[in-house]
Amino acid sequence: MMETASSKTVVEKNPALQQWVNETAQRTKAQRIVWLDGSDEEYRQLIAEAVKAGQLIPLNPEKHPDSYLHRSDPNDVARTEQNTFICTLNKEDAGPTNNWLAPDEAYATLNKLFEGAMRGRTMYVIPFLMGPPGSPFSRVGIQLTDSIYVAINMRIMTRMGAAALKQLGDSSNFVKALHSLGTLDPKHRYICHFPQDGMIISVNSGYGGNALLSKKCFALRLSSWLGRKEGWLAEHMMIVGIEDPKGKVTYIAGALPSACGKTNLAMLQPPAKFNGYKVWCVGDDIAWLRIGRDGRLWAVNPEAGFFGVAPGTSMQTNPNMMKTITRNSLFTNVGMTPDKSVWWEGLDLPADTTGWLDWQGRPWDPKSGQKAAHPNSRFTTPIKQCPVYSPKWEDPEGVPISAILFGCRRSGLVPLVQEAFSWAHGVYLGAMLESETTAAAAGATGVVRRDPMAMLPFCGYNMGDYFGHWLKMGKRLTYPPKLFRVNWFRVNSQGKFIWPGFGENIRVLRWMIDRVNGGGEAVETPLGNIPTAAAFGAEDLSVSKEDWQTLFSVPRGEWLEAVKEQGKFLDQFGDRMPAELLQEHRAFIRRLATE
Ligand code: GTP
Ligand code: SPV
Ligand code: MN
Repeated sequence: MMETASSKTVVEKNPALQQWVNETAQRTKAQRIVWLDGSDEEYRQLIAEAVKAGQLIPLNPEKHPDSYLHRSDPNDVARTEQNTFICTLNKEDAGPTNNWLAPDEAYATLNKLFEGAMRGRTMYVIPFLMGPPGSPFSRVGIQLTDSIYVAINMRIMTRMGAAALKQLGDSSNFVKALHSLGTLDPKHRYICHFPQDGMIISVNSGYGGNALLSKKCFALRLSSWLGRKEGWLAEHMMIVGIEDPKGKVTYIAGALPSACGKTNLAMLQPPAKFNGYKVWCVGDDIAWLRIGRDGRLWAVNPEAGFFGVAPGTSMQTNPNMMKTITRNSLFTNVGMTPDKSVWWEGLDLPADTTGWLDWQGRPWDPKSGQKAAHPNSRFTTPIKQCPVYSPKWEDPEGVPISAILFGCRRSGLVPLVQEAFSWAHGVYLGAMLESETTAAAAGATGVVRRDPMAMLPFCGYNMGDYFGHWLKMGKRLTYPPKLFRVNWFRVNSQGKFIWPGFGENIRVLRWMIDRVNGGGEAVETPLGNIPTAAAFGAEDLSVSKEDWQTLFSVPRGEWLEAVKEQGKFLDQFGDRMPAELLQEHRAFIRRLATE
């Protein structure tokens, strides 16, 4: 490993990197240090080792070439927000929505946990690049980990190895991301962020968002903090290009809370009626957004793979993802059939399930009422395998964003789509996002909670300051994107989703694009501009008249109740809350009361 001559030279010439690696190896008593260079040969070796160690189970080579199943510890299957800390010097800088630990206290606790933590284990040194090589957006991180599963995932999820070292050169400007599986003890699990030190330390979890430190820890929590300092945004957003029949591509970014539809939206397959439309997937989870010299907002996806939700993914809902995961993919906590194929809820279920195993490797009987796959089971797969992969993913400048949507999962209250009256109003719509919790985080699911801009678990600083930063960004943009709020999940009186969603979401995106271009039929409501059913040309959808009404209704009484809670939420930020957002709040109440 680390065979490329240029990588070796970089390491030799980078004392900051060498020192940190050596210090950590000594402290953790790692038995062996392995520097990863990201080559194919090295990847094959890692896989072989992981298979030997029982970390990966090879899948059927005909049905799933070069693909593997991983079963995690049953106590370690989702992000654990209660163990996630922002360790700023002042508590107020982390804000009321984050868990905070004083840096000294956090370092002291972590140092103890890391003392000898890698005894008898290999420590992998994983240089990774977030963003296209040579891009002004891009940043380098180095993850040290004793998990081979994490190392293999990082190879798919990031530009790992030589490309990162090349970008780094002899600079000491890299994010230090230290991870150990420790004992996987949930009582001593910590995912700590030290924005002022460019440092992340995670211990006692091997789960995705807790352990692949490039993702939520670096690309969102540390980067959002840095973005505020430097004047850009790091957001929990997918990025998609919609090409119309004339060949014009419009890029849309969209924030939806975890397991609420970003991945699906980023590669949707338009229905037959939309022949002539093409969808280009730039990213499914994270967007870094900067103001270009042209006064527009430009976005890159800093990642190189998808770490996507398995349940619900099928040829009916997301054919492009089904084609993406046909090879070179890892599956975590899904069910397995006797011929070593994978299965999860949402896929067709044959009559005979003899010999099937659930996500924990136990015999599975569909009649038991237990799920075969964990609700937060996931696949890890390279973005380049996506049939609608956008070559713009590699563009160092990124793509220009014309519209941004904030989406939520609400069975009631929030209409299918609303267009904000202005940037500030859109920031308010995003800030007031509430969504039902999902299996992506440990804890109860289906509970409505506030998730401003889908960033509640990922904003690395005080959210009052964050709203202020969003407002400032809008003022600096000559051509700000139009802002929208969406909700695919409203249900009817029978408790069924009204909106067909998935590929049909193209109808909503098309209306947004029409609005961007000065068209699209809309009516004004206190919440914002709402499309008419006619604007969707929706006669061919089997949605009843009554359901249409529900989908677009603005129940005034319920909203008047909701704004009281919103007011309390805004109040907790004290003087960190920008006055402009409070004005939006008051204006909304006035519209509700007078219209
Ligand atoms: P994270 O990776 O956790 O950030 O999630 P995500 O926002 O990328 O969510 P994803 O697209 O993976 O969707 C999560 C779940 O919602 C899956 O089970 C999907 O099948 C389901 N889903 C996605 N889009 C829609 C939609 O338009 N309608 C309905 N009803 N369900 C959807
Ligand atoms: C999410 O929970 O929003 C994810 C998965 O995208 S994780 O990487 O675990 O954060
Ligand atoms: Mn996510």
